[in-house]
Amino acid sequence: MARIIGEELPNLPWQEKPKGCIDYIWRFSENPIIPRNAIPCSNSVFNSAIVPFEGKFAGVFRCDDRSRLMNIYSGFSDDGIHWNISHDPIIMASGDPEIIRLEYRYDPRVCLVDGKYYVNWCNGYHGPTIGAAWTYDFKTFHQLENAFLPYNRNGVMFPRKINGSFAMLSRPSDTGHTAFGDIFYSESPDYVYWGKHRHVMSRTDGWQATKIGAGPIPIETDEGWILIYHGVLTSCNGYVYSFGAALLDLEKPWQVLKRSKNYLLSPQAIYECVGDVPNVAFPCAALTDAPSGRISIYYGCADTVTGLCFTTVDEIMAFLG
Ligand code: BMA
Repeated sequence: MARIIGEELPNLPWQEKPKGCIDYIWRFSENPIIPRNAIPCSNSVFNSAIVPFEGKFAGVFRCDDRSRLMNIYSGFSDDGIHWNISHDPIIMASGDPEIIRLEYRYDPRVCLVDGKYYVNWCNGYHGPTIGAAWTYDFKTFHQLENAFLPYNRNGVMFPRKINGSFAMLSRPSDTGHTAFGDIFYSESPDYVYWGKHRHVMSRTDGWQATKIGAGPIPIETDEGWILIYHGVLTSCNGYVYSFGAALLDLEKPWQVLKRSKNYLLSPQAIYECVGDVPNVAFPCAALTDAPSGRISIYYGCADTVTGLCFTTVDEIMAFLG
């Protein structure tokens, strides 16, 4: 049996698998947990990142405001389900105005490495690329240079250094919102300069035929990194965003050990199928409780609201076969 390598999280938001459920993952019965109008200015609150923080929870939230500017906001929660989200977007600290010049910011991820919370998001800078910042308290955020050149999306850090370097997955693409995209791996000695770019995996077929992108921070197990990732199918009615899982080698994470043929979760609940962008399930964060093997995944639903779903390390390993 695979074991999660990580902390215990006794207050992990959790619901048992419903009786009769034949899936490897199940939705929270109270979904969506964050409504589109969670704060006065929000049009929608969806692809968002959540981490354990000081015995409770903190997060960086994607809120599109009512001018439809895509932006990121911080928030806190006692239970990981009910959230107090700041009414104003995150203001970044930086010595250099060029770095913090704001076009748009979306799809944040938060990753704790060696006591510091690293924040990455899709940052508008002459096209989308990977914005980079860090915080200790989710109040003051220090922005650094973008990790990569545009065009790039879905920058997802690993929660520990790999072979002595920071490590990140990302999804480079061309100058448009193109119908392709593969996941790559990069390393950095300092979280500023990134290199050693390795290909991890490409789109394939079915639910992941059009493009793929890393989702939550990878989950370390004694058998490899569990990567939850989204995949896109182009239907005659537009894109459909589902998510699946892969297992990456622990010390060479660009090597894929296992990968799902089927999706883990596809948009089927009404709040995943109906919203500003129909048929989107887009995971950006996962919480784990190492002793029990429980995994709680936060995901954006129809680019409108935020949902929560549950699985375990045993379920994911059974799913991967
Ligand atoms: C992707 C990103 C996501 C969004 C998805 C579906 O390219 O923009 O933020 O959830 O499209 O619209």
